[in-house]
Amino acid sequence: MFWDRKTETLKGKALTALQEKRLKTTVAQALKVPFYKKQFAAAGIRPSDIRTIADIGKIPFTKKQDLREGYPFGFLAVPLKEVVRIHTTSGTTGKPTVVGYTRKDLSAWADLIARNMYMAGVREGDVFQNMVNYGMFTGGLGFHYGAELLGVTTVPSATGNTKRQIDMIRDFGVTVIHCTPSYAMHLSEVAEELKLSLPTLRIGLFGAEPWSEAMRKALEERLGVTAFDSYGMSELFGPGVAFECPEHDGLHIWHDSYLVEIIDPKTGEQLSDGERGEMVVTPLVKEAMPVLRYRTGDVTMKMEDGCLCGRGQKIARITGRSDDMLVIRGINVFPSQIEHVLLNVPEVGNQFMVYVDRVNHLDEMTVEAEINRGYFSGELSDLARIQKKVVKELRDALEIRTTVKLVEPGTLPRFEGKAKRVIDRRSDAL
Ligand code: DLL
Repeated sequence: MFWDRKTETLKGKALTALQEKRLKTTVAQALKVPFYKKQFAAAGIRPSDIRTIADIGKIPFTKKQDLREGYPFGFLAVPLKEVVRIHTTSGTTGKPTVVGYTRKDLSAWADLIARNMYMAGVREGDVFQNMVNYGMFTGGLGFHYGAELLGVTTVPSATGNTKRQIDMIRDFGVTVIHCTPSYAMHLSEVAEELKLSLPTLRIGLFGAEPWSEAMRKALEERLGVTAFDSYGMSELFGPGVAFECPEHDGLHIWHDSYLVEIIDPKTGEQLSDGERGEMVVTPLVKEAMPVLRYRTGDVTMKMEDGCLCGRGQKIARITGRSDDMLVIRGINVFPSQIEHVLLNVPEVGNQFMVYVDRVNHLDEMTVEAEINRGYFSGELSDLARIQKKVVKELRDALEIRTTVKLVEPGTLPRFEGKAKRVIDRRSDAL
């Protein structure tokens, strides 16, 4: 039974007591790592200074760069022989971050995934196809063991060969899929092209990258699923950190396993509920690689308690990363906002790319979008009309002027894993 009602609906003093107990254990575990020993000494704090949740503010932040500098095993709090698996983060530059797991970690992680899937309505009897990378990326094995623990029939299809993925969904009667939202869109396009329906699907678990409400609507319509947002990051186990419940109004971040703070990324000051900022997380149940006050770089806010499902702490859908947020002529733009606008213009398809350049010291943003043949007459004048429309919609929503280039359907890159839709070329121009 993976509706852990008691833990998931814990409130008030009982919840604080559990969190404080686990925080103390986590701090003690972290202090086995030389980095944290030094960090505590430099800040003049002792483990006994961390008694309440509020005391967490005394601990300095841990940054991605700190973990990178510990490559490969500098952040392990247990001997390597107790580590039964490692994953690495999908860093884009330099060395990745290595994440280690003990047996206990793997069991706690699988349990969280099973709870997420159960919350989304997945049950024994479902057939689950896991269409993400099964290698160093945490999405594959992470979901795999959670699904098996829950007791669903698991299809470890991994990524690639979309036609084969579609065949498996149809042949095995798959009811639940997991992949990135961008791959789900690609899958629906290929199914449509091949005129193959997917009538058995009912639930889509989508995550690992930011996506919008418009994308949810499009995926639900095209795939015939109810879509759930799934958030996680390797440094915090992987997927399974926060997940939507059937209310689809924010993601429950498991309050028994993660402490959440929202800070102003510039000053490091804690923000109040309802204020958007960078999420800082302290996992409470990690053994091999505990991290304290980890700066996720992800932008969200804490939501008010009181979800209709009865579960606790929620965060809003992640709008992007504080460090991939684009600043175009002083205006902050998240790629997910661009996606939202484009998905509401029927004349363009679901695929796009964004290029940012500096021309004569000014930022210029170019959006390439695929034309949707169904809404295009083929006339040059119609092309100009659509282009003008997209420029206007983007200007209205983002308050910036963009250049829009319309391209033939099927010509922009498709992504099996996380989409890389933004290419910022400004640093080349400095
Ligand atoms: O992406 C873990 C994962 C796998 C999550 C499968 C969900 C499903 P990393 O590769 O370490 O881990 O990347 C973590 O991806 O800091 C966010 O910036 C982004 N991200 C993950 N989920 C979401 C989401 C996995 N639902 C980084 N919405 C995070 C927005 C997300 N961004």
